Amino acid sequence: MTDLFSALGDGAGSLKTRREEIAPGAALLRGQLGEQQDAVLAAVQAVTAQTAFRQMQTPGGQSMSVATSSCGALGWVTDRKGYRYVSQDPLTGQPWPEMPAVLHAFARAAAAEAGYPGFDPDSCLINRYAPGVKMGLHQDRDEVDFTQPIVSLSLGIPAVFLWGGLTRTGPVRRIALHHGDVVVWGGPSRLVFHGIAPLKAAVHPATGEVRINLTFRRAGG
Ligand code: MD3
Ligand code: FE
Repeated sequence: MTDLFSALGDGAGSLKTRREEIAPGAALLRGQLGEQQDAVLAAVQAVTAQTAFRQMQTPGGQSMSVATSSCGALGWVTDRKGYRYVSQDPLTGQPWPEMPAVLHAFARAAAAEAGYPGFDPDSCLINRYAPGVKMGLHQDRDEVDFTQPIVSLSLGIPAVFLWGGLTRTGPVRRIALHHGDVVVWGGPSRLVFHGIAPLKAAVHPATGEVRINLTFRRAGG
């Protein structure tokens, strides 16, 4: 196995062959779940049992088609007041669930593998996509420190990631993301415009008819 954990400490070849630099500062690590899969899925289920998926309102008053939940000290929210990170779940009035250790460790190892050692995420946004759901091109700019990378893990049915570069206009690259694929975005790629094309209907044994994406961030200072 050459998943993120069991391959650490291997000789040069094994992980390199699965690491693709898709842009300066951005690394795509394919199929990273390995034997962590069950623990990762159980952790996601434990979090979303405590803090349900919900469709938040954009500042303009539209309902997001993506359903979201969060864990960690800070959770990303949007409502009529704007986009921001908050320490309490607006649905429950309680702190967000703690980030499960297996998720924190997974993100830290992925960041290190991509050249960002010491990553200590304080936020994990959990996005759920049903068929037809998309996420328009945007930048992630609500975090305090843009020198910190972002780590994303795709679970379940595939999606087409849209990568638009550093300006809103211009060509958009399309990158298929599958179950277990990790993308680490840092350095000059940290502020690229990105999104998700409308999901095609499919079924995956791990998640059924949906895609789940975990996005790990250092949101606070
Ligand atoms: C590139 N989520 O929640 S994750 C988001 O699949 C978001 O749910 C998408 O974009 C999803 O904000 C994409 C990959 C990702 C996340 C953050 C990035 C790519 C990024 C930040 C900068 C550049
Ligand atoms: Fe984003």
